[in-house]
Amino acid sequence: MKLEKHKLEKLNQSILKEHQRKFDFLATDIKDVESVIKKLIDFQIAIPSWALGTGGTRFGRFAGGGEPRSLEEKIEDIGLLHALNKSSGAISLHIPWDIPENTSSIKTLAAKHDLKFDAMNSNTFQDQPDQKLSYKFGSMQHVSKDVRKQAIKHNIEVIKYGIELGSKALTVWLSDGSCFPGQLNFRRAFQNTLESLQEVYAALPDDWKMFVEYKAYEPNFYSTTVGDWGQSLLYASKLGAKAYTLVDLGHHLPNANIEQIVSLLLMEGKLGGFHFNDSKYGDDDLTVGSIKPYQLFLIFNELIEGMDAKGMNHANDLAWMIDASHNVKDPLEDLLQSVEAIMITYVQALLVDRKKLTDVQNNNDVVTAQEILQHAFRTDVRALVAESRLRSGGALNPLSVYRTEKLRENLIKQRGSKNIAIGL
Ligand code: LRH
Ligand code: MN
Repeated sequence: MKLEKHKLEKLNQSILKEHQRKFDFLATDIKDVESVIKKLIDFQIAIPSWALGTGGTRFGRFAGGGEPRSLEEKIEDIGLLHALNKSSGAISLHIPWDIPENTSSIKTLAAKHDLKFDAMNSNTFQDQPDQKLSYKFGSMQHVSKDVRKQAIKHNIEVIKYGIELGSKALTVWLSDGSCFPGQLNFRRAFQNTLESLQEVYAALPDDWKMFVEYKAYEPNFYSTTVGDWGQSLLYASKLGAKAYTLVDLGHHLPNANIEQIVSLLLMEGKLGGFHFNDSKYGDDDLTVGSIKPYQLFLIFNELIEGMDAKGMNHANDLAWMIDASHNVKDPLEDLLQSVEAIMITYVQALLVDRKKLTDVQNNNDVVTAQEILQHAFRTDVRALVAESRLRSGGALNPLSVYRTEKLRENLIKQRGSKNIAIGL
């Protein structure tokens, strides 16, 4: 399904005057607004290939229709998102859910939609139909060397697919852990996992990164072998310079101070990237910024502070990825909202007066410090994000174009209403 350019331009034209008024008003107060817009245009977020269908829970899944039936259709859906917001220029694949049967045609199709391949994701948290040994009691931590070897072999295969597609990173999320006290020897589980990761690390091309994703619990409910940022940092430090931690916002225990974790991982040069989503309780995988928008702002505030302190390039030096699941929303509308929330929050964090903040921090002027942060957070920057889309050939209002052009209805006509996309 291709979005016709003239239709998008006509819809932009219909709200251009209103947009111009809002943008002009906002831009007067923003120092060097052109460099802010440039940063926005360069900032691309990877869309997970496993989140283009309706998600569900063990209690049920209510498919919404028009879901992608193949990797090709998943790439087309992300192409649609990118045509609308010009900020979704990459896809993150999950293997074996998205094995590229014909790598060169997949590369050509992605290039046609101006999409790059971000981190590849391995999967040793499910048993595949043709799999010899089960991961019921873990994969890289497993007491059986053969099960560990099977998991290592799978991760090396995932790297091979990634090399063919032009990806430059492997994300390893291990569901490994235990459900009851006494079930697992934590030290041996750590050692087995480290040795297994070291074999995968040894197979990484020189210009690749490995992201070690941590998670507090689920599917194991007593211990998780890569359970928090400290454990992930331990693995990444012992593995080597190409290994980093990956922060999935939903993988923390309640009330964790994620912005402080991000600040320290960045300081250590061991922050690899993010899986953005939002949550109220557990790993709810909800729309980014839908539950705790101020926390997301505080995280981006630490990211800008830490990345600028290291002279890092905002767009390229960290992996920006979404990891969400859509139980009640149209997957593409949900992803449009998530990308919008990330872009808005990134700009607000760019607007923080860092010199003034440092001065008041040095004077322990706590009240003014909060005023400086909340002034940026309370600035409505939507016209700035819209302007960056307009200049990149995107939609001023992607969600309204998606609905006005009846894109979901057209997808249902094309693909049917019953099919369920492979993924979570
Ligand atoms: C685990 C996780 C991981 C993915 C999976 C789809 O909860 O966040 O990043 O492999 O979701
Ligand atoms: Mn994740």
